[in-house]
Amino acid sequence: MTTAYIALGSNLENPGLQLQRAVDDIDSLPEIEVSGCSKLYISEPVGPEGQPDYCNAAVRVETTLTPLALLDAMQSIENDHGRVRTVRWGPRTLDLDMILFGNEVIESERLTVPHYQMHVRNFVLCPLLDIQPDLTLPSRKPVEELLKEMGTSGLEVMAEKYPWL
Ligand code: PH2
Ligand code: MG
Ligand code: MG
Repeated sequence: MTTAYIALGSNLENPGLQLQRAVDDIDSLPEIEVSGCSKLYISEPVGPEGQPDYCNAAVRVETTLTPLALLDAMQSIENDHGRVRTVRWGPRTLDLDMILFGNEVIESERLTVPHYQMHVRNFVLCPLLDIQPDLTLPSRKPVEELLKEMGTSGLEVMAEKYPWL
């Protein structure tokens, strides 16, 4: 069993509901159990201008899957949510990014873990710290330090707790 962290994002078609459904979808897979969930955030878009604000959150999962099997499972949930892959960093109904997988460092064609941009994305760091304030990277760097360096601009709490959990 491995503990992994998934960041959730959506800025199309009722983002709050997309994230709610995604948490349920992740938890309903037999090999994955959601063991923690962050607050729900509203955040300014990073990337192309003119796209709607994002809803962001994170979950901790316990899984028996390999990293690539977990990636496949997350991509299939993205596809079920009508995700269309067009513009890089452009608007999307659902994005599920694997941020950490145990203490593993993975650099393969399909997967880079820890997520290569987590240190510059407060909408990933802040939700992770809601779930686990003492979380560290495989390098042992505390996630809390990354957030201090990055700051919290553009990020607002939308709900203290997922109403459905
Ligand atoms: N995801 C992106 C691009 N830009 N901006 C915010 N605020 N939140 C996101 O989740 C996000 C983004 C690509 O994955
Ligand atoms: Mg992303
Ligand atoms: Mg993604």
